[in-house]
Amino acid sequence: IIFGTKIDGYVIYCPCMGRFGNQADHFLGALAFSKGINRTLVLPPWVEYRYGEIRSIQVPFDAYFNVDSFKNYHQVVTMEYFMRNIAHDVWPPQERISFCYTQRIGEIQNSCNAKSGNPFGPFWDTFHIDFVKSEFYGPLNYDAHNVNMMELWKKTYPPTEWPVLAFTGAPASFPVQSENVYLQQYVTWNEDIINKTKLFIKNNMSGGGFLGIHLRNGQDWVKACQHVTDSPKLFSAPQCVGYKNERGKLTASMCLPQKSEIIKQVKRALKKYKDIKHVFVASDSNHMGEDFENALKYIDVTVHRLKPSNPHLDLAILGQANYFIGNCVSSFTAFVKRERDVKGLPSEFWSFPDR
Ligand code: GFB
Repeated sequence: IIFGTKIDGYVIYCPCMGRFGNQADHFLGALAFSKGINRTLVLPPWVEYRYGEIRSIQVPFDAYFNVDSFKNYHQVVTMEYFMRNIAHDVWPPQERISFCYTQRIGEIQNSCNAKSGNPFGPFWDTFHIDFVKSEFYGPLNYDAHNVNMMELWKKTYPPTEWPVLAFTGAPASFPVQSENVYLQQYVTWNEDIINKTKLFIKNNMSGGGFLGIHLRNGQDWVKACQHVTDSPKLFSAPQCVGYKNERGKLTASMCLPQKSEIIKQVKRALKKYKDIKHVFVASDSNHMGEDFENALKYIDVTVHRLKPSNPHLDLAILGQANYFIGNCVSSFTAFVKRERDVKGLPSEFWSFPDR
């Protein structure tokens, strides 16, 4: 019981779209939704893809984040705990019904086909979950800030009859609804990540502050950025241009800045923040090691990156930087930006506002 309200029933879902940044955006929406309909949120594992492996793997939520932090907002439980200790009472195998807006194409007609394809199948298989039936919840939606809608959910699916609402995909929108951005404050790194972050900073970047930069430049991104002209709100672009493009136009260089622009912007930041003595580069592909070595030769800074690559540690380190430059369109950047906003740390984006 929190805030004197009895919480009834559970929300469980597969973060079946995109990689970490997309899943994190969805998570904030799912958190708001489960609070909106007054149900405990089952914290899903993160769905990850390992090179060379066909099936997704599921990494427990608390492998990266602190579960206790949610206490001040809403009741949550990890999926591992839920399946081990709660499911046998509230969600016996013969009562496992999957929820989707409308039927999904798959092996079975008129079904959510909740386990068709990757990561759908592997996700539920990790917990030996099969579904006996589907429930199409359309036209209901998960806008937690629409009070009438939340009441409708409660009325249509009372917890006495429907103790567990199991969603085929996240009950949330992408990118994160602007009203839910503030929920980032409850997402805090666990001890292990915090310690590794501190250690890396202490060992490599002590004596002066550091500038953190995110370079999203792999082949998938190059391809995605080709859609900038026909998708003015591509992926996480609303974090820069606004949800209605009210803060400007999305440009190609906001999505994929040229090396020369990146260097110019880094130099400008270093000039502005004189206490910065290090640059930390996070990237999915090209860290521009040589480019920075050459460009920053005459500036008193050292350049660093993680080896081997570690996305979550990259995120946590970027969250600590004295200054940050990220990519408007990337939800990986968006996670960092939100975390930094919570802490009141300054950030900017590549080529935005268009200079
Ligand atoms: O996080 P994410 O949803 O962000 O997916 P975007 C990008 C993934 O690429 C991350 C890796 O989860 C990481 O695994 N990655 C990106 C990085 N930047 C870094 C980095 O700085 N360091 C490390 N170590 N890894 C979208 C996808 O990516 O890209 C969409 O989520 C779609 O589904 C689109 O595929 C093309 O929003 O940047």
